Amino acid sequence: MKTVNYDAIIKSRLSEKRYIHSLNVAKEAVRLAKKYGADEEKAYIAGILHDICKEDSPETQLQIIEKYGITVDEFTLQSTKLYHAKAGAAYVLGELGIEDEDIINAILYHTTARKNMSILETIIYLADYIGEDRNYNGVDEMRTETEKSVLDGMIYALKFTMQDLAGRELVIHPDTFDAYNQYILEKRGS
Ligand code: DGI
Ligand code: FE
Ligand code: FE
Repeated sequence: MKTVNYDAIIKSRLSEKRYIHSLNVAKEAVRLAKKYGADEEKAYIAGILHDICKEDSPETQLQIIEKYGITVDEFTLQSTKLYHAKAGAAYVLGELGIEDEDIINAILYHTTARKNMSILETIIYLADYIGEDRNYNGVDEMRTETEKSVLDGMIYALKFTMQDLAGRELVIHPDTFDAYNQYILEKRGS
């Protein structure tokens, strides 16, 4: 893969706080990639770029999504917080020319998760929850579960997110349910 200074691109597009978050997610993703056997370079790239469109307005995010032909369903359209993952993938594909399907999917599904995630997708999803800058009630347990296995980490993260969303009466995306159900059945069978 060609070497590009993604660090500078992210720094120019995001606030200091979210730039640091992006670096932390990239670092954590590389560590998890080593631990769980994913491609470390892809983990770095997907990690540093995952929130590239996070600080664009919802209108701009939708424009980017449309410009690069990413399709979004009605639940995504109803939840502006979900736009940045789809816009980020569209931007990375369309503006940065990154065509690696696994990297694009890791960015597309980093907020909702989905059924049948690749190892890279799960690593970006988990790294987003446990990067150094994260400091929420439950982050210690989230870190502990992620050290046990990807399965334990995913179940904890999905449970945590669904409880949080339901508590705030927000739409829970069906992809999140699909991921949750898959991992629960997998745990039961293991
Ligand atoms: O972008 P980050 O803040 O680093 O993290 P993220 O991409 O996981 O986004 C978290 C935000 O997305 C948080 O405000 C909750 C929201 N979110 C996550 N899943 C869903 C969701 N919002 C809705 N409405 N539905 C979801 O399924
Ligand atoms: Fe995000
Ligand atoms: Fe993030």
